[in-house]
Amino acid sequence: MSPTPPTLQRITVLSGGMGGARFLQGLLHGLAGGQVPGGSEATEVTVVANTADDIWVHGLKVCPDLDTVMYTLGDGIDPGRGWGRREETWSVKTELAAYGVEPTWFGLGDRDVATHLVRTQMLAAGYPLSDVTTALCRRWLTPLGARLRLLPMTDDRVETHVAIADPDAPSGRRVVHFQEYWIRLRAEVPAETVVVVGLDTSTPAPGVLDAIAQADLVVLPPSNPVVSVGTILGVPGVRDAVAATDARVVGLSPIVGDGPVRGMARQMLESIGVEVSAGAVGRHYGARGPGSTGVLDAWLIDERDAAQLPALEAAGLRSRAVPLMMTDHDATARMAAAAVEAAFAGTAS
Ligand code: FO1
Repeated sequence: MSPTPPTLQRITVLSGGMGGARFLQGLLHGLAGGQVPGGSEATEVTVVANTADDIWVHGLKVCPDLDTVMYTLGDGIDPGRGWGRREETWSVKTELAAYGVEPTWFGLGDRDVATHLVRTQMLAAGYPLSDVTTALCRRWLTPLGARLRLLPMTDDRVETHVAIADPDAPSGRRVVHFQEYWIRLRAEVPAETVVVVGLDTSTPAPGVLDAIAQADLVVLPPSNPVVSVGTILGVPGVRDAVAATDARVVGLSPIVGDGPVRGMARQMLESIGVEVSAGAVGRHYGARGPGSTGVLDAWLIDERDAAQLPALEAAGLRSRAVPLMMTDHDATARMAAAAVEAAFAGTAS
């Protein structure tokens, strides 16, 4: 039996949108239900969310991953879509389309517009995105109390753009915003190059580096390893902070079997030449250790991928094969518990 982990007072989760939000739901459920070893209702959870999916549409700043986490944990999410508001209407979108105003492909919900209006007004008044997020979360996350904090990875403008083949273009390729690639093109064309505009000159938002340094546990949830967790790690200073933290660092594979459970991790991994497998993603993140740029102490893969364990161990990455389908909050809570146990296995208790 692995030693009982220490008391988990602070957990920091580097999250994208849907996958990370679903994981967080299960983590909070598990902490409240005593299902996470060392954790409790009092455990403080800090979410550092990806902001490279952000997009300006119709003059409004939309932050999909921040909003997906906020709405999901605040119970405002549309459970079917996994993004945007439940009981949504689309009058603004329909009227904009009637004017022939692009992008008509972007799903702008009426209730969601209010969030974007508040955010855009506050940004225009000079508030940084982190203050805007705090203000919006007062409505959505207050019931969760002080135990949950949502931070953008940076207050600077960062946007993921994707280069795709375009035979009509002189150069033979065209660059589209990540949201256009994901929504309008449905990620059905190969992503030749993924460029995260502004990432290299961005700085971590206030509280981000502290949340990593002062955590007992840092989690890389089953979000997209390239355009969600990858971009968070790409904010200058963040990867080093994760590599250096006294916290234990554990990741959960977003790839089960030969592909991602949802989303377009396949296309993104292929664009950076990483094999689409649980083992390859773990090795891509890398084992933490002296002289390594790796960030993980432990890696969870699904039981169906157990054959990949020896190669992971050979790469020096302590790994376990457990059920990784977030079918309900209890299943996800069990994943969180397994992540804690893997993270603290082999340590003096
Ligand atoms: N995803 C879609 O598939 N179609 C949409 O029209 C769409 C609109 C949208 C609006 C606000 C928002 O916060 C998210 C939205 N998403 C939509 C999801 C979004 O593209 C993804 O959540 C992430 O950017 C990728 O994980």
